[in-house]
Amino acid sequence: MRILNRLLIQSTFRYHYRTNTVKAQKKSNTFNLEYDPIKQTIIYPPELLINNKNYPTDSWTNVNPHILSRLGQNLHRQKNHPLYHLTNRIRQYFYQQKDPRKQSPKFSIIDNLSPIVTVQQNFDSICTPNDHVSRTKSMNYYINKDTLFRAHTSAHQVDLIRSGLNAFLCIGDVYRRDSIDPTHYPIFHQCEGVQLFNKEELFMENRNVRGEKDNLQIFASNEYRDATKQEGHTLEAVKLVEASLKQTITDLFKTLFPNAATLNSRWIDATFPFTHPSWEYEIEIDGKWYELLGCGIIEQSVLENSGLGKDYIGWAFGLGLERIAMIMYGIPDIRLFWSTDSGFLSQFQFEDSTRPVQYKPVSAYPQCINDLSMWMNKTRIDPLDLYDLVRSIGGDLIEQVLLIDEFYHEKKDKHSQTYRIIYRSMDRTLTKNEINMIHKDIENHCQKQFDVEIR
Ligand code: FA5
Ligand code: MG
Repeated sequence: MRILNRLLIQSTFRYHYRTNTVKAQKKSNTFNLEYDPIKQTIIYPPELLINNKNYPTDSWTNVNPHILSRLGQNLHRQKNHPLYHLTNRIRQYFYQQKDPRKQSPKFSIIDNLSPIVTVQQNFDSICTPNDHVSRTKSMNYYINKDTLFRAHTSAHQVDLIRSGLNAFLCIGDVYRRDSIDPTHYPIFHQCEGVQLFNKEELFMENRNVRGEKDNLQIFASNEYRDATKQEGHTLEAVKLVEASLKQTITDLFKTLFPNAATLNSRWIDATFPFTHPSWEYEIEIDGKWYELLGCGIIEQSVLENSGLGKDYIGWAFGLGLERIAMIMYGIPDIRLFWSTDSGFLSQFQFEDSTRPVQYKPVSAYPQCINDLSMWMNKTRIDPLDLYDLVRSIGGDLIEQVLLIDEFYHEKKDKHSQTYRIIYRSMDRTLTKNEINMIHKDIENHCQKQFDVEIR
């Protein structure tokens, strides 16, 4: 009954919505979002009070109570949470890397920056073009046109470099409107890694046969960019930085996965506005490839924004922590990270984070599948808008949403889409009746919000 109540509140967005408070901080966020039953949209007040700060709302505001309720939980800092153990292990690995001159740890670790950032931090500072798709309202949770929940920990790169750090990790929660399936969730955690090198650090080991230092350079006056390098970089500098990056990442995974030697992994060429060249690292489990991170050689213009463009070159990566923890511990579904069920949490109650654990399912409850087919009266629905609406109403009872059919009917001059919504609770069997109520609620919201006819 309690869960049903919670769902009904979520589905109507109507009442005071209180986040789980972090007791240590003694902070709480109260959101008084009203819901317009005719337009079926959230009515935002002129200002939202989040973490004791007032933010004006505007036409960009699209945060929802499900997202706001998760703010400040900081799973990566919650003792004995699987993400806490994983970040401890990543910390240990990086702490072992010493600065050769000072014999102190090379990497600083920052894990407590607020997830509320400016558009400047999340996009402009790392050279994301103004028309880049990653900026859209459909992909992010905006508080207003200038402020959003960070979509990645890369939002802090420039500030941290500017503050004087040459090698660091930045760990935190990130927020995205994304597809819904067992490996995607609108809030997840990332660990950013950055290391910069000046000429001396990069070419330190390279001496010629007479023991003299090679006259190798990071920068050259070449103006071309190709698949292997940015304009202005020498190929030898780029290759050394690439080797350091890939070595760091593969060594990390060797320490995290004891069976790493038997796992297939691969580097895929990728594109990010803030690195070039760029890669993604994937690992194969039971015949399926899982993307664990994105990385690359930092765009020199990002370093220029940080005040270090002249002498330094560097690499950066961004790991998805849930994906790694799912593989490390055999956790089958990303929603489990938010579970407060003692059957889940008790399996991670131990001090030594290096302890190998294989998660044992508390029990597998049955799935319940309902399809949602609709004719669109106007424009085609952006699936990301639909996913957000379904997650807002169904909360964590939604396991997956798939767009299974889409076509355009010429005679009717209408688009049609069919989504398959898979419901499953992590901790109990759902009744058909309960699912039907939620499904009906989703249909009603779709009809009004997107102007569609349910088929
Ligand atoms: C980024 O976020 C880049 N900022 C990474 C980066 C950093 C590239 C520094 C270059 C330099 P991407 O969107 O691919 O990239 O996300 C990085 C990782 O986060 C993914 O590889 C994946 O492991 C994880 N991830 C992405 N979306 C989700 C999601 N919805 N749920 C869970 N994990 C996700
Ligand atoms: Mg990616």
